[in-house]
Amino acid sequence: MVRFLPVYIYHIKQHRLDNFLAHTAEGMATKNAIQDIWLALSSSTVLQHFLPMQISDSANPPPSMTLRALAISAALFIAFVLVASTLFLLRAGVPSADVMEVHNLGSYTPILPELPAPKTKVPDPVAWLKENSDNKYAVSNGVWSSMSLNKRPKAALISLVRNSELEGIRQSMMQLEMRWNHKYQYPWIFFNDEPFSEEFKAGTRNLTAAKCYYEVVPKKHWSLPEWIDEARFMNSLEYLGTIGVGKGWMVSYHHMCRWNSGFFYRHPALADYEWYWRVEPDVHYFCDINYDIFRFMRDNNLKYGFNMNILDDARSFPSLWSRTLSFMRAHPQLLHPSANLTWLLDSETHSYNNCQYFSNFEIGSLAFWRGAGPSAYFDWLDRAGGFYYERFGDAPVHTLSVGLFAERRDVWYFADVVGAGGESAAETGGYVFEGVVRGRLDEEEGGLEWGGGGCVGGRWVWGV
Ligand SMILES: Nc1nc2c(ncn2[C@@H]2O[C@H](COP(=O)(O)OP(=O)(O)OP(=O)(O)O)[C@@H](O)[C@H]2O)c(=O)[nH]1
Ligand SMILES: [Mg+2]
Repeated sequence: MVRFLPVYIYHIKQHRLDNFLAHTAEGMATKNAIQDIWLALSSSTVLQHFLPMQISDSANPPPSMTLRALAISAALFIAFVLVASTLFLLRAGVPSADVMEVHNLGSYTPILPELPAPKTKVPDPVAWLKENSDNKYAVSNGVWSSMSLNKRPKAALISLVRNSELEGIRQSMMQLEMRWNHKYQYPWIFFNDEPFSEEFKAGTRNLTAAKCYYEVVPKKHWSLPEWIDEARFMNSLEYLGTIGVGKGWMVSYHHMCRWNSGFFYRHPALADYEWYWRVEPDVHYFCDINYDIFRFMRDNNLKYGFNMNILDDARSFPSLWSRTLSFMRAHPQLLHPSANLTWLLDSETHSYNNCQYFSNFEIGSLAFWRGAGPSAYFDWLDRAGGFYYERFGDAPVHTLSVGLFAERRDVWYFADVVGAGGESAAETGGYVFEGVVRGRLDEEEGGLEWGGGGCVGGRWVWGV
């Protein structure tokens, strides 16, 4: 009997008890065993035999008390298990009418495993925006709002800027504070290749209720690395100036592109941060932004956000694509398995089409940049001297990095965060994206031509 116990319980579970008991060998044996126990327990001889107060005859002396107790306990235990499991399982199961009807002899239904639901939620940025575009989590909504259990991302507004650009950065700050950051109060971190003046600090600090930090870029991140031939660099400055590659003749511009390409995320001041929003002087923000952008990035597993694409001057990086190809061949394991460079490749030549995310504005994950792929790619380009012998810009380097080490659904088009640098700001005056039609760049919205040469060949639709 005991050896049939698991089989018995299994069949109760499957609601096939009748079937099992009536039509299978084990079932018959189990049934007989149950009946035997019942008979044994109910027969007066046996009861007399085991009851402690019985009067025994001398020919058949009673078993010892321990043996009796054990036998009674075992019988009661088995009976209890059978009754309790039957009651419990039948109570939780389907109505018995169904059991009778469905479980006919021969209609064996295999047990299907039930897979657990996926643990990670699939992001839905548009749904997120609908739920959270009421300034949810804004610090300025009061203490309770900022004390949410839902932790605030470690994020900062960062700006590489010169002392001489104080007015320009004040302009950007005032607008961004007015449109967004007075509500969320993320800190500002300013970087400079020399110490910030007191005037700069005072002139920026008084524009925000958030904390401001002033950092100097380490010398070794803002000087010629030892493997660069200085004479060759000087020649290239002259050459780039002669052919008119924008700012290509300025030594500082080369350092700036290199720092923004691969060093900003390694700066110790950002070590405790996970997200950044890059702000430049003289950028205009035309729309109020009513949600926490950093939470949006984090909650939707996004790695990079842009608001504009332009074609760069290909003469500034003649060897960039061939060096990118050699990197891909040397480190295929670092590439994102779903990397899709299609929109960055010329349909005829299949080489880089010079399209780039305009990096005057970018919002990103520092963890992404610190990852093995982007760092190794930057080091590869840096070793080849492209930031000095040519004028590799941080925008194409970031664009190709995102293409190589992220997938399309990691990238968000911030159509609602309209900003532009310098003259292009005027072109965008009055141009406002409305509603929650975000994450798309298409002709109706004007994105393709905006800023003098948007270069997404078609619509930018999130995740496609
Ligand atoms: N501290 C410091 N900041 C710099 C230097 N050169 C550029 N920057 C900053 O680096 C960022 C990019 O420089 P830009 O001159 O705007 O270069 P760009 O973005 O390629 O050019 P635009 O298309 O005109 O915006 C800006 O925030 C500048 O303030 C420099 O020598 N020192
Ligand atoms: Mg700029």
